[in-house]
Amino acid sequence: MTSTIDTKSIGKPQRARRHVRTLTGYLPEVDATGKEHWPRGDEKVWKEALRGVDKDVPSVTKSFVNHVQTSLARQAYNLDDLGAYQAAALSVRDNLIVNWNETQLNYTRKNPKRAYYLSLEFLMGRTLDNALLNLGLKEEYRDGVKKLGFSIEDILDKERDAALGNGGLGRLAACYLDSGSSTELPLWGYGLRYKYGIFQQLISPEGNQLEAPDPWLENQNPWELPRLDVTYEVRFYGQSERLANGRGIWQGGQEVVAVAYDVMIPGYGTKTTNNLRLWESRPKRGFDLNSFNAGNYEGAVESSNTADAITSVLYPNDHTSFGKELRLKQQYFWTAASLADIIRRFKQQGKPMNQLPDYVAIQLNDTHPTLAIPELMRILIDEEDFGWDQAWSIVTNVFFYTNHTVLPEALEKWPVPLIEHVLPRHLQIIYDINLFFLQAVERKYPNDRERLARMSLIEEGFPKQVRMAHLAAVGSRKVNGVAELHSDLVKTTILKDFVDFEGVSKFSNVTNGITPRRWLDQCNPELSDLITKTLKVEKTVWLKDLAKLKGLIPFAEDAAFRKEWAAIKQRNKERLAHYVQTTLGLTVRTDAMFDVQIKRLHEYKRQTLNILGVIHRYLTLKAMTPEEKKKVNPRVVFFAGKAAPAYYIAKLTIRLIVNVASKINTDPDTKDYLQLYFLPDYSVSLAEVLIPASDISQHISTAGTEASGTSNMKFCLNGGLLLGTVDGANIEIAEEVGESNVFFFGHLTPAVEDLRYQHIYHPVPLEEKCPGLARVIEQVAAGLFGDAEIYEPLLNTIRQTDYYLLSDDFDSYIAALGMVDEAYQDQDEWVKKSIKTTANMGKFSSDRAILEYAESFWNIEPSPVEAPKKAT
Ligand code: 26W
Repeated sequence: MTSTIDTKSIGKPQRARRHVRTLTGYLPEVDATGKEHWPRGDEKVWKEALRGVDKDVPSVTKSFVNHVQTSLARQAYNLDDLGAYQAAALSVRDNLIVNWNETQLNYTRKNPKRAYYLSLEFLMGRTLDNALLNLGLKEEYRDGVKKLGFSIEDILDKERDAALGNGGLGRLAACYLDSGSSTELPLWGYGLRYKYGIFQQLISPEGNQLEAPDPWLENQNPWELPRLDVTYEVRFYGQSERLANGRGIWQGGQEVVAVAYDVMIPGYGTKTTNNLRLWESRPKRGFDLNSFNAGNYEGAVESSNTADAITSVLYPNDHTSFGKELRLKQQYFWTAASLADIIRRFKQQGKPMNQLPDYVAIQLNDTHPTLAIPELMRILIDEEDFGWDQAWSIVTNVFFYTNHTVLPEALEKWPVPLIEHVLPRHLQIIYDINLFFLQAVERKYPNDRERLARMSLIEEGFPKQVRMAHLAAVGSRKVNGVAELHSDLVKTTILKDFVDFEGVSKFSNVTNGITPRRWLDQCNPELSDLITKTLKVEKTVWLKDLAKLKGLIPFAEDAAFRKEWAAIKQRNKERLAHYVQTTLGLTVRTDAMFDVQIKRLHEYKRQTLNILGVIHRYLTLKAMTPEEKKKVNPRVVFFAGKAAPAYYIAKLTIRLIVNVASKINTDPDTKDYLQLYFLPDYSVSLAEVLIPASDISQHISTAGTEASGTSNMKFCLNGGLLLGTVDGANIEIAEEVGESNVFFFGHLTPAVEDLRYQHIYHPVPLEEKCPGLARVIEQVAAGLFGDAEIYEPLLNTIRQTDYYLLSDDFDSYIAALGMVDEAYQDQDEWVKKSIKTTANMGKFSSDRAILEYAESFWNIEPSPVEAPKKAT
């Protein structure tokens, strides 16, 4: 390894510096008459050659074969499906690159205000099918590859998911990017290019979750463009000195380099192809100079490993706050590189920095990027010579903060000593923000010390901690939750004092949405075709104006239409059964009701309630006479989802599900009426198979705990009915589709606190309070599903404090399951409900959500890409 020792930089104040100047984004020169000058060579020759990529079938096959020959260095006789996928991807990518370039040039020319979505997670799933749909090239590629001896479905199936996210928050970011491009908004994403995405989940024969790495980049990733010329240096550790004028000098420590990788985000039926910029960390020099100078050779070499480590792995945590130095470094590395890049782009326009809020809006996806607030303060004060007040006014007009959870254990807090060690200058700035903020609070509420302690950005304790949600709220122009109920809870619980202090107008709601392109057209093509045929409008129209689905309502009364609708659901069930057969070797009956719960494993989501309900059903079936059983409609229950690797109780729930499944699926008394499957390694692609096959899906969180949920929207859009609690977006879904089409149960949010109080101060024995549940728990504890003692800690969560209120909701849950059974008996009525549900889901398009952000927060407008000018 070689290294150049740059003695000049030692001891100098440092900033996130650009490594190499980029050439992207420059505009043509314009002379006095307004004529643009072509930068080099013969303009006509250039423009003729630049006309884009042809889209007819012969051109598609030509481009595909060209890539086989020249990019992959293969030929017809050694091309397998994976190679064919790569050739198809490269060929489709050519189209994306042309559009991407035109989009960026369009923005550079028009210079609109832009929005940036900072998210530590982007759960993109597969890209090829989506790119084909958005480009309108699906049929051309289907025909083209067929002529070359391949099936498009087999090719699409070769793609690995890009799984750079844990769950809902990451998938939401992906849906928003799709909608941003589809509505032609100047919206970029910024994230990290993890070498390993969310772990691969394996299930051992005993039912234990095992984690394996997800080396998703192994076969190279055709969807990213390395931008080796777009790099920034990011500093960690070192010392920060305060100068008398309030400025600081941060120097020493370790520097790493952020390298950009660009992922093209095509819009549906638009030319707009926005950018998702993901950062990779690299060591600045082969080794760390400071350690080397201090005589620590091993340390010097190790630092090259630590630089790489920053973007090596996505933290597989969800809803658990934890302190880890590497995670903090990820957050700073990403926000510092993103801000440096945003500011560099802004400065290219030659505008003064105080105009930043007129051209830039930055959305913080949860608190993970909150360090961007002190980082922008640092840049403005230490590097741009702004005074505090002016800097703060710029900062608080640039940022917007979305909260995604009110669960206390998921609210990020960072130990003060850790921040002081890793980011000494930022800690000073955070303390200054806190000081000025608390002084203002003190002026409004003199002598209210408790209030000051509650609102402080710093939580007292050993150690002191920085409350990131407070910092995000104080430093942002707007704060929003992700569904009506959740936004109300944000305002009345975790940020109540801030609402009192700053006024309610800063706090609002944007209910989440999902992209109907992936979550209806791609995952359920037959249903999409039926809708197009029935509405008699092009799918390009209704997929962009989802309210048009209302046109399906009258068809609920049309028997022939219902028959087609039901037949599609049936074929989707068969597709799922085929998947289970080929991946797990298990035979699923398809003449049953399909009941699905798929999401991260968490106590608040109450998969445990579901599995205990399944056991209850099993015990009930066991007690029935053959005559009684004849009346029972068979049910197949599916679970899928990952548990955080260290979340013991969630892993025990998986184990219980797997062991209940092996018992009941082989019990001759019940197997014709009840089947149960835990499908391993839940992913976006698996969701795309499960969701269209579902009759009923479960969204059964304790009231007030699920901020929104987004899979509930996906199921309903595909004509699956919803069994749920009065929580998150379930409430708004019921408002849209009608409460008679939703199966609600359980206590409401205002009751929750009081019930928890009762559990602690007036406990009632479970046998008395909820005999049905007590009986089920007894059977588990007695070893009916093996491993009696193993489940004790899980059962104890219910027997003891029962924080998530299973014992309070169990009876109404079982009653609701009974109502589902009853409703399903009348297939005609059921299909009517299914049709009306889909028809009324228009509100939940992510196009609506992203336009709400654009209009009421960011103040940005669509900036359509115009056709390139002809050579003159
Ligand atoms: C620090 C660990 C950590 C990581 C991620 C804590 C919390 C998170 C996220 C905020 C968890 C998350 O994904 N929240 C989900 O966000 C979705 C999109 O808004 C909502 O639909 C879900 O209800 C919410 O749980």
